[in-house]
Amino acid sequence: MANQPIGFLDSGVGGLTVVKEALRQLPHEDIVFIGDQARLPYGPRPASQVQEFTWQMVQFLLQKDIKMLVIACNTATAAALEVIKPRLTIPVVGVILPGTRAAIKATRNNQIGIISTEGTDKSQAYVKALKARNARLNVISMAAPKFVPLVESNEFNTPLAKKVVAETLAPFKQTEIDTLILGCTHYPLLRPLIRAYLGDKVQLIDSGAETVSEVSVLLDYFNLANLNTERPATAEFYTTAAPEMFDLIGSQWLGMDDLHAQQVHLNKESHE
Ligand code: I24
Ligand code: DGL
Repeated sequence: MANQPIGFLDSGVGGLTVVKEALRQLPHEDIVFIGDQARLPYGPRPASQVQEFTWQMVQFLLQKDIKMLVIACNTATAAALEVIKPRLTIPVVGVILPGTRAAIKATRNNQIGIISTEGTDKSQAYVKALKARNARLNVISMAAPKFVPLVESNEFNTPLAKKVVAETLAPFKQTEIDTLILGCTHYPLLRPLIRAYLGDKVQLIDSGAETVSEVSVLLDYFNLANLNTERPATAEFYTTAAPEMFDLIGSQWLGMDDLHAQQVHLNKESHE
């Protein structure tokens, strides 16, 4: 059991922000990652479609004999976690609850902001999870639909990005939030600009990094951790699109010069 891989899924390559944390925090764990680059972005899609696509990736990962599933995409977690969890016998982890727990721990004044894709914002998954744990929290959720295209066009470090970040986050300046959840895989790339705009009094919560800490706890709880094995850990990558773009971004982001993703065609029949 313990030597089986952990499965990660995402709408594209953004989930590699979570994988990067996994490689750092859990270096003995084998990883299988699948990104649905052919159908990205999930953010603007209806929840029912995100559920269907996510379920197809789950079927693929189950064939890889994973011991735990990480839904490394906020939009997919918001739309599909609750329907996937009861259908599987392995532990299933999304990126939303770990982010909410970290925010509850971080806030000093109970004023928490969230930025996410349209799908995640519409689901109110973060707001509901936070309020269920503390009804006194004042929670302000906003979609930041311009942020994903900004990162994907490689402009996350430009004057345009600075302008878009300022325009998007301006409403938060009228609030008292002391904690902001980055509720989308891509947003950690904009962290320096977000921090520069909001100032260091607002703590920024990276849901992906928090998720890997929780995966570590769950591996121990379920006796599934692959502890200090002699053999080096492996990482396999799959994408639904042509792999060239994935290899380029993945190898740069993860610092792996031998990263070669394989293209997969997800079986539409496997829904149900
Ligand atoms: N970042 C992401 N996706 C991309 C990208 C990127 N291209 C440059 N960078 N492309 O996700 C996905 C394919 N796009 C093409 C345009 O149409 C839509 C689909 C975020 C990845 C986070 C790990 C910027 C970039 C990079 C290297 C590393 C990190 C990074 F080039 F953000
Ligand atoms: N991975 C998605 C998320 O975290 C962002 C990209 C998309 O919209 O597909 O919500």
